Amino acid sequence: MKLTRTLTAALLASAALTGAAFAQQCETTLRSSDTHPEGYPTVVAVERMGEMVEERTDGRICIEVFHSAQLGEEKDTIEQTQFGVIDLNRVSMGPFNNIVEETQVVSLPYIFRSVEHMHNVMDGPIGDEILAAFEAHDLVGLAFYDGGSRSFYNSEKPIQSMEDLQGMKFRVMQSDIFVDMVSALGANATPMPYGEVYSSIQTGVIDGAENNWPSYDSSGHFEVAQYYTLDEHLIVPEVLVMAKSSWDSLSPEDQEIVRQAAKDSVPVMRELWAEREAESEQKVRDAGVEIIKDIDKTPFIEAMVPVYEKYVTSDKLKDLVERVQATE
Ligand code: GTR
Repeated sequence: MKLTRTLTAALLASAALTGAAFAQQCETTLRSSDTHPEGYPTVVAVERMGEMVEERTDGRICIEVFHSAQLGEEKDTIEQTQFGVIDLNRVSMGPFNNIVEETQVVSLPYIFRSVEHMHNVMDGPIGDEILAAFEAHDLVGLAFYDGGSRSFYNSEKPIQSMEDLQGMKFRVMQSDIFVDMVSALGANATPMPYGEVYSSIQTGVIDGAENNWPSYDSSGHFEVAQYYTLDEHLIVPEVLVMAKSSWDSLSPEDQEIVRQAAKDSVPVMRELWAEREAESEQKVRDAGVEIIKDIDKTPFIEAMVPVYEKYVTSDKLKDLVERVQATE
């Protein structure tokens, strides 16, 4: 942990030097982390947000996006954002589950009936409550992005039903909910950083993983796991957070500009996401991936009862789940 922090600080320092031209007229440069490569919708959305912030502060505040996990894997970058070593971070809600309890609700399998349902929840008072919950953990929640729906892919066989999943090994994001979700389906889960998945499938350490179309494509996982079963077990929103210490160093006016620019980047992101989903689907289809769709999701949904029983125990989470389910 200490070593990773030192390394990140060194990386940031050298990047700040080489990026001197970029930072020239900026009094403050906020460094933002993302696991995805250049051109990915989340990366572009934060870059657009940066342009808005720069314009609205007359160039005083800039944002520099470090894509492709240059600052580390999600779980580590979250800790570093809590410490204020990284200013901004765009991550899935999954790796937050063990830190911010409220994020568990929107990470429950099949909690959202559709992407539209997810938008209605996250754009409303429940979304605001979840954003506010980050404050108690040295973070400021700024906005939610889309993460599509996640489905299983593997290198072994076309999975048509829950029976086909029995005993298989899947990588999941580093969150206990996902480990229990996979176990409840009769398979084995290995939580591991995103960057290790490709080689782990290739060398047979795991049979596959689960993700959305753009990540399945951009990570190259489709090259080593050519069976993709659209069971759509998760619709996990993504989140943009800021280090509380970086936030506190801004004036209230600048805080408002940053918050508003983050919100204004959401429609940009949604448009880019919709385009990218279609492009990625086409790309992996062209590459010869076998897509298994129209599967019966009912047994998958029913198998999740113990997962809900295990995680939705406090009154706070019960109430949140009920309100999510009651949202149109
Ligand atoms: C992607 C998500 C990333 C990361 C990754 C993963 O869909 O955008 O933030 O969480 O999945 O599986 O680790």
